[in-house]
Amino acid sequence: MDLTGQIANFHFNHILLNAAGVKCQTTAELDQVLASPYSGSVVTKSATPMVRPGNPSPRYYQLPEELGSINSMGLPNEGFAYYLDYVLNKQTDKPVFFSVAGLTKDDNLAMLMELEQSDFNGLVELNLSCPNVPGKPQTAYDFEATRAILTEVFAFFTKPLGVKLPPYFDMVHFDMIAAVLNDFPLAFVNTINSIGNGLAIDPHTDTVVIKPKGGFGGLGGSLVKATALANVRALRERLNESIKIIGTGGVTSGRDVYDLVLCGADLVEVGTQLMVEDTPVFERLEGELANELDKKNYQSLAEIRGKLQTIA
Ligand code: RRO
Repeated sequence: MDLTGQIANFHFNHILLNAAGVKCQTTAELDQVLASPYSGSVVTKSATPMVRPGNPSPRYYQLPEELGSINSMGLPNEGFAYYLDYVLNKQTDKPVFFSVAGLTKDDNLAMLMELEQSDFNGLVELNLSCPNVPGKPQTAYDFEATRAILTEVFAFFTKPLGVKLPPYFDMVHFDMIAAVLNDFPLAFVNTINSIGNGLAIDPHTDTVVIKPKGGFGGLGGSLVKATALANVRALRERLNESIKIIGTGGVTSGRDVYDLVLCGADLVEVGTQLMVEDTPVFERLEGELANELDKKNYQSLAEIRGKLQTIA
């Protein structure tokens, strides 16, 4: 059974990896994801130029009845140099994703310039969709700002680059973001980041469940699956074939992975459920995915990728 994936010239022996932000802030966490025999890769916590403590706690909350999660982490990370040191010195056969999320365009350009000039030979993910930094909008909801930063980036950046996108909810917005992205030599897009600025209430105390921003935070897990599928599907229908898609959002079972691949995902990331089960989740999900394929007599993911049926 072939459960491998490909982005640009990078081959992944397994299609699952962590979603940025989950299990990837410290070298110990990164090592743990990489060491899993069933992870195809690891993506580092989105970096800012300097170390950031992030928002006050509680800032992550698991919703009841396996609905998912709400977070307002606020980009806590060990700083760009920490992750660059990690990826430059880590011995691994797996291709690695380096995520950057500057709070300004100049911060992003400076980090990407350092990556360009470094010996890093993996993939870079530019996070244009963090919903949780007070006062900072999600860049990729501003189509002109997205075009402007990508124009400046591709004036010097030659390594494989992708962007992490927020979910879109309007067909016209799918058209508009795809029109921007198709003008650049992107290796991939990653969709979706959390659904920004949801709100959850604890019924016992009539109180919000996380502290930052009065309780508003990004939603992940099962409750975002339909939005993730729609975004993968809509972008696969609109993006140049050379732009691969990482599907992220709502994965708790092998069937969820299968559905994202049907919509066109080349790799699949796991966030909330990785928080719940830790790295053994990769083996469970891959086993369930293999069973789904086997039931239908498929031997490879390539046979179902993008093959979602519609009703005539
Ligand atoms: O750190 C966060 O609050 C965070 C980020 Br950078 C992101 O991209 N997505 C998210 O749900 N949380």
